[in-house]
Amino acid sequence: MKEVNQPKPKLEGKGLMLGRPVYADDLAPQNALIVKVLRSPYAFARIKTIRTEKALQLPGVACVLTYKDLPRNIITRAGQGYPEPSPYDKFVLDEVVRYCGDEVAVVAAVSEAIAEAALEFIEVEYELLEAVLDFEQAEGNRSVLHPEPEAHSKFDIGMDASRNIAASYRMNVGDVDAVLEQCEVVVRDRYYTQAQAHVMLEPHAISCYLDMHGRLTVVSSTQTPFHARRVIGMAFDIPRKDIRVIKPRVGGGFGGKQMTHGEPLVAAVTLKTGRPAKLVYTRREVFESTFSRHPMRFDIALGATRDGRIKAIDMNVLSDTGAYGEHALTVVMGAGSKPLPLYNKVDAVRFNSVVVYTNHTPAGAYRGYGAIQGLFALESAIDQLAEKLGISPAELRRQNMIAEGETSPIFKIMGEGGEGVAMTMDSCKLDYCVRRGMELIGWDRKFPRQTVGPNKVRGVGMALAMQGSGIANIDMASAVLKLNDDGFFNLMVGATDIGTGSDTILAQIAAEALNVSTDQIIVYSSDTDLTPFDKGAYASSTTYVSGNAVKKAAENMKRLIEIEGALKLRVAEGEVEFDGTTLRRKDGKGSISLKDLATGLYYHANQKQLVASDSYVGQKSPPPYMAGFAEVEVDLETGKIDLLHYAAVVDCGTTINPNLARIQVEGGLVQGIGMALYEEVRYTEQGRQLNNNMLFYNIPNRLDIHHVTVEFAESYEPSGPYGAKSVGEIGIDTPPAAIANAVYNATGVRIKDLPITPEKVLMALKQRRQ
Ligand code: SMO
Repeated sequence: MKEVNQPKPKLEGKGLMLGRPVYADDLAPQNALIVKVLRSPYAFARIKTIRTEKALQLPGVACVLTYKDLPRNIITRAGQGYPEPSPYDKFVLDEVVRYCGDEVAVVAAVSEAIAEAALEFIEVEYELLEAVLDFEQAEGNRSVLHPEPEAHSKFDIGMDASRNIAASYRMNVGDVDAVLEQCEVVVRDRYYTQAQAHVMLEPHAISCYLDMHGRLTVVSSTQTPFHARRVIGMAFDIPRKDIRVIKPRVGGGFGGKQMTHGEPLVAAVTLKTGRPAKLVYTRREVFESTFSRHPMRFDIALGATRDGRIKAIDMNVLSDTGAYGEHALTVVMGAGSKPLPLYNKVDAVRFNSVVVYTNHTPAGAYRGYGAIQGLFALESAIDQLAEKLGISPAELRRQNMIAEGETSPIFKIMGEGGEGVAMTMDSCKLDYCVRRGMELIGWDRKFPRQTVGPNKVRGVGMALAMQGSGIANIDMASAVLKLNDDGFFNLMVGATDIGTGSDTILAQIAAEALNVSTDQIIVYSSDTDLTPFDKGAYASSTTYVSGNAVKKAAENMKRLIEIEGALKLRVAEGEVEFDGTTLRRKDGKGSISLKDLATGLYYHANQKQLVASDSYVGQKSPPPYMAGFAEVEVDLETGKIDLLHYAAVVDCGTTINPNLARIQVEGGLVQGIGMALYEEVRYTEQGRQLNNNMLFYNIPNRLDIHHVTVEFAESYEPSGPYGAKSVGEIGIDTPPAAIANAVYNATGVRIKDLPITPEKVLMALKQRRQ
């Protein structure tokens, strides 16, 4: 392992530092029309009349498009690997608008000022409809967002659009009611999680132009270029062969760029005018008109024996998908259920999940995708159970949690191990993660409540998490390697680096398999014309699924090199060895450098281009694990919570690049801390976002994060490339529950709805005193 498990710098790091043009906005043609979108000021309304004549008369306006100008094709914008079962409920433009910020019309003009002015000249008369803003009142509400048959799915996903249900799902192992009945200790409670915004640094940006053949080219800050191509084709009845989607560098995605956003809008302008066009979202548009995290309500029952054996888990979930439900199916199955296998020794599990439509900004993929919400509820309830049992929360978890070599009955139902296959945990160092995390936080000294001053208390709390590495039997990735005449390799992958450094990871894997240096791998990624297919960046799939594809392609390339080397050195196949720079006859009677071999193949005898490829479909989805520990100090007078220390120990298999893995976990932790303590997308009673800007939407900053420790367990996943699993999402998952548990440990009050604000803590303290 000379190239993997090494802290190589990011391939693109230098270019980024030098500010070289690399993002979608930088790469837009100079003469691109500027696209602006007229957005709904109402949460739910029908467009009675819309007049665009005045806007069109403005000099410099190239086109104005409304729903009347576009084909009436219904689409699903989800980017995950298996989009067909998603609800289909969205027209690119529609005569009904379903949330504040929904698209009403599109303007393209020669300058931003003219495009913005033109928006003002579009005359719209709305008929207001009764908005559904409380997700607990959405099901069966007399106001219906998507009358059938417009909203539909091609599969049975438990959709009932007439009752505002986008999808629903149930699963059952054993008889939960009967097992709970027999349990000596039962905890039942209700928890809420909030809408969270992604706040990626780079807003969504798209540019489109027609190439010399008249094909539509789309440069987009997308996580899923191949799916963006599919959606654009679907929207305009264009064959996919006539569309090319290129993903340049992306400044953060977190799931928020997994769905297509303005791509069809910009494409519509270019298709209509024949001219290049670009749309860069404003920060307000990113907040209001892209996707946020599904708010959820959990009703949980946990049952255990007196000596602390967890026997039953019953989980009921209600999720708010907002105005459109592209992610309703995946969230309905994944939400909450994903972490259930953590406690695999149960006799019975019931999981019941419903996703409803409301007139909120749509909810979609967001790092941690359902698992983080479920973990807040589950890991809060585990602490409540521990207290009732009189066992330490660490001990209760260690007694019941999954271990290496074990199987979870729950995976069988979830299909995570493949269709009906109960996945066995080939790599799971959770016990090490817990023990090491306890040391890092000083658990044994600190778990008894500590008082610091007259009004200050300190506490520690913990939570476990598991995630997944791609979606088994669905996620596919592929890779092509080309040997150049100088002995360097081009690696072409569809895998989509959104700022995580995954291009570097894949280069390291290719280099390791070829036994060459990472510097010899030139990566070109994410272009639907020039790279082979990849599912895209989601579900923590890139290292595991794309990495396996790259490894296979590189192994194929190494074989080709050895065959050509044998031919050149005049021995039989298998009689040469490649040490990374030189091919040598095993009998020691001759050698040739890779560079000379490569040059020879281009210009001398046996001339040919060596190209190798392969693809990989996830056979299973081996979960990374984490134990997270928080130490907080709470001011009893103000309710202010200081996070003194967060320690996380992660089992993501063997890290391909320890630096990049650490950065993934640290970034995830900060986002998880934001969800725990600060962030919430809030709405007025009319359904308008209250805090649609960086001033009022509170993400944690450097002053909030005092001390974060990240360590990795030594772990090896046999099915992963060089033992790796994944690390994209796991980092975000533990902070909400660990911090809630720490606040409880410090204060004796438990906050069951996120975020844990000073106001809520004060209120709860006050109630307890009464
Ligand atoms: S949250 Mo993701 O794009 O699986």
